[in-house]
Amino acid sequence: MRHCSRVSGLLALGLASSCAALDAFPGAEGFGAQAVGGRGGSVYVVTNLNDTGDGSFRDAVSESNRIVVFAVGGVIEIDDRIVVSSDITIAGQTAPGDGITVYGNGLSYSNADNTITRYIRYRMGRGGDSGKDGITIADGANMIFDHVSVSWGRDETFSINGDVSNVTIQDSIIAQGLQTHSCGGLMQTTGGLSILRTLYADNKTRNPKVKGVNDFTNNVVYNWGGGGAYIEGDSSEVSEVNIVGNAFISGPSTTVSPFTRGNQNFNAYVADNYYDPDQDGTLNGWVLSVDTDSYTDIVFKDAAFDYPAVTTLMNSTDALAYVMANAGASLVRDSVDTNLVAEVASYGTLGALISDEDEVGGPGTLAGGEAPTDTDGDGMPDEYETANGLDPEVDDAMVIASNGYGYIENYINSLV
Ligand SMILES: *[C@@H]1O[C@H](CO)[C@@H](O)[C@H](O)[C@H]1NC(C)=O
Ligand SMILES: *[C@@H]1O[C@H](CO)[C@@H](O)[C@H](O)[C@H]1NC(C)=O
Ligand SMILES: *[C@@H]1O[C@H](CO)[C@@H](O)[C@H](O)[C@H]1NC(C)=O
Ligand SMILES: CC(=O)N[C@H]1CO[C@H](CO)[C@@H](O)[C@@H]1O
Repeated sequence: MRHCSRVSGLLALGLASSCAALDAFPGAEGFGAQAVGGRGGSVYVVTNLNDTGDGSFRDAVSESNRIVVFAVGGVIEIDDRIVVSSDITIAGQTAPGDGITVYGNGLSYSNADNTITRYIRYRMGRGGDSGKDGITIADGANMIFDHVSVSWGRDETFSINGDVSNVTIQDSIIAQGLQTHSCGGLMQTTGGLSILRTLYADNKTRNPKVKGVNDFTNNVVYNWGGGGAYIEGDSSEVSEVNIVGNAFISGPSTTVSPFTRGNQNFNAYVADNYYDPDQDGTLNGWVLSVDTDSYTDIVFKDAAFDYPAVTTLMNSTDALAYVMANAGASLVRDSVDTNLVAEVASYGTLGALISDEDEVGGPGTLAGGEAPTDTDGDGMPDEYETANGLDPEVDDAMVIASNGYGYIENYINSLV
């Protein structure tokens, strides 16, 4: 798989065929941009909000090579953790009404190679397994999370560890890790991880804690607690990271500066990071100077590491506004994300670290909506098929269109 943007100079020389990899979807960026998901497999339509059984989300992701779409919207309450298989596309944006929240326990994406997850909320909660994360990845490659809202992890909220490579988390929200651990998450991998335009909020610590190969660009970290915001993994392994165009805004729980720890194995290119520490309700911070003389905990690099670049690099304050408007499962923001973004918009006066999701009203309610008619059951509504010259009475979801995506992918990509 290649990062085509990096060989654009060669394209002009007629080497286009060397750049065959297709992005997971238009707008996919970073190390995980070329995840294939369930392309070429079959469509699974989630038809109920049940924890288990035919038509459930758990059943949908239990086998590989599927593109998962939703004919229902609402809260899916789960008891046991859900294990996501490899080669899966989860298209939360297809759900009618207010979309989908999976609530009650967390999900494992360990070895869920080649997965695409979009526009869905994973809210673990006090009832989830003790010592487990909202989302865990231990080993695996080629995954992209886009507009995903994750909260209420009992251990970490979103944690990556082990032999993991080529992962992107973009336009997402990682928030409210439950006390007493109250963690955003470890992001520890040597194989490449991009965290882009994502909001970390209301975690005491590890927002995130980073080790290895990491690109941290255009994110917002709000109301971290006494453990710190961006923590430089203090390990014996070499870390090489870019930290560019992020905004760090203190909230009521914040007592320490945004960057902590590190050692001489931690190599960072650091530029344009905004910091507003005074919790006074107005955005009146400044761009941190890169003070290589007084901050000697890490090794500052003069140039960015050559990682897959974002299409549009924003400056830190533009990134703040963008993340507030777009991050998370934002087709419809639920009460949780709405409150989180309102906290950020308070610029320091609202926000808390929580021990139980009941303190913030739980997952709330979601309108179920009504799925459009899909006569052939191929995941594409009749109306869409007719409007796009497809046959609403033939299952043609996985036929590959001239742009390289399956018909069903062109449908799900058209929704956002
Ligand atoms: C990760 O992506 C790079 C660049 O596209 C590729 O060379 C490498 O094989 C990928 N790693 C895995 C484990 O898929
Ligand atoms: C979903 O759960 C409901 C209520 O428990 C049950 O009546 C229904 O049979 C379940 N559906 C399937 C497909 O198992
Ligand atoms: C970012 O750019 C905007 C204009 O697009 C400007 O108003 C703002 O001051 C810039 N912020 C920083 C931190 O440079
Ligand atoms: C372990 C720890 O430091 N927890 C603290 C996190 O912050 C909240 C207040 O926001 C404290 O109550 C916890 O003691």
